[in-house]
Amino acid sequence: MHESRVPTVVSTSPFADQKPGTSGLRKPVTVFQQPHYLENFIQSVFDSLPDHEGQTLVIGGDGRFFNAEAIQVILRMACANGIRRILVGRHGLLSTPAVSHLIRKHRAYGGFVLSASHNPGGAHGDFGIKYNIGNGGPAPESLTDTIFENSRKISRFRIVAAPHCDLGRIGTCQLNNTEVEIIDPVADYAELMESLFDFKAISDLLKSPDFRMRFDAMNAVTGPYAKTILEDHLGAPKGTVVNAVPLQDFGGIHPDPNPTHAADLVAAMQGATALDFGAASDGDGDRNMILGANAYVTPSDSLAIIAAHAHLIPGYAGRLTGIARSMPTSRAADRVAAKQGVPCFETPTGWKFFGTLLDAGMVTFCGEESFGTGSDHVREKDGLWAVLYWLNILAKTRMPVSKILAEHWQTYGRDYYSRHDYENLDIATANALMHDLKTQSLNGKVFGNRTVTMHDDFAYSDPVSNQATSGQGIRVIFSDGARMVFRLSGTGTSGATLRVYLERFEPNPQAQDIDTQDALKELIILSREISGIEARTGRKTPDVIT
Ligand code: VG1
Ligand code: CO
Repeated sequence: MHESRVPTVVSTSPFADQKPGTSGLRKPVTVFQQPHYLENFIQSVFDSLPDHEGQTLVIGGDGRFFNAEAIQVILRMACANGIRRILVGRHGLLSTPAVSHLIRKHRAYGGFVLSASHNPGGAHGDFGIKYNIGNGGPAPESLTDTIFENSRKISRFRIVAAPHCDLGRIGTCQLNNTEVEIIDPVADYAELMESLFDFKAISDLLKSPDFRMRFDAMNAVTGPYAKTILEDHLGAPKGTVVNAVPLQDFGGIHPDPNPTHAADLVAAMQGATALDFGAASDGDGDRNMILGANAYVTPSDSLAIIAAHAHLIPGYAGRLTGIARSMPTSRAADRVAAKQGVPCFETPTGWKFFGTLLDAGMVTFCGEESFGTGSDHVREKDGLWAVLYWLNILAKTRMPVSKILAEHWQTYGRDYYSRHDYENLDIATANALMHDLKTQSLNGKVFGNRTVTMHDDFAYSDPVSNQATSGQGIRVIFSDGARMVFRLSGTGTSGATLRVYLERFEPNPQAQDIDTQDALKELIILSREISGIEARTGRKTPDVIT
């Protein structure tokens, strides 16, 4: 195939719904399969990047249905748009944190991550596209806004006619002047992990007969990463990683690492025969859940504990500059930051808001309550990184997870925390509920022995870029520091999802082992009253509690 392939310019007309949400454009597969839908969005991205010609891109996804087809289209469009070099994971697989690392390592211009994360996959599931910039992180809002604007006025896209690249074979594939390199998806990432953690200590722990663990890859992208790193490099027993083969439909499950969707793992972590350590990751490998024998670590606590143990971890000892957490994440990390004398930043939901702080060296660790933790090693949250970090803590302290939690709470106090999700609500009803929550007057109101001391709609001004973001969630904060936050999801693909975040602080070590839902009971009832959720939607209880 040596003949010159002239880029074809194809006429098209806009779709009205290509606005990226919390994390990229996410829609049912059937929406992406409409003629020109994918092409329009990809061209809108290129049209938003004025100096992309001659550059390098990274492309990969979580292996879900439509991943491979979409990659072939993007390759031909990238070629037509003047991209010179493209790195693609073998079989089109790359986890989100691996894409972030590859962009940074190869000084690429940016990358496409094809994933709808924890949303179900398959022909009737969801598909998604995220564009990441040269720092390896998600496109900031200024760029996603431009992409959306371009998608609304697009009239043509560019593509070359070319045969498919064989994504199953490591090597290169030439498309006109564009060189496509098919690479091992795991190697660079595994090397990065080895540079951060004490692999010798972790390996000793994993090989010791009195330590038993399971990593559940949920039939999604972390399978090959976890097998290579945990079993091959660190010597964990074969079979430590379960559901390790990425499947197009994730075997029909919701690849979301939380107690609801990873129920098998949770069951193995309970009772007298409980394993010592359990972990799971999501569709695209950026989320994590951490469990111990009869112990569940909330993601908010995980961030705090990770930061509090930085001195034990080779890649982090002595270099904690600050912590950032999304606004709805509990304030556990703030307490660690205060004790260490470093700042703690509160950002809107979504990893894109951490990028500037990480680039400026103002924070070392970042986290979200939605099972996301990460650090300045990449510009995305990183599921397997968090698992290795915890293993490194366990290897150094040789303490059970439950004891690490208990000691942490004794030192810092416990932030009881839970999120209640009401899914697939009527969009107009959900918007009305949020509007009324925002406009009702709550300041100074007394509920039981709590008084509302703050009621607002969270707005943020990025301390580095000065970019302003508003409408990020209704906060109701009480005199004792307890808090409720209400926001609508920006990643769902059907109806509206209301997320209610509930928390209260408990400094007394004698009162730190109450069941979370019991500990938050008053707040839960109050959150339902204030929002009128049942009267408006008929829902008595949430669909998912984490
Ligand atoms: C959810 C989470 C948010 C996370 C986002 C992307 O967004 O709440 O914390 O950053 O998903 O995660 P929302 O708008 O639905 O609440 V992932 O693993 O989907 O890239
Ligand atoms: Co994800």
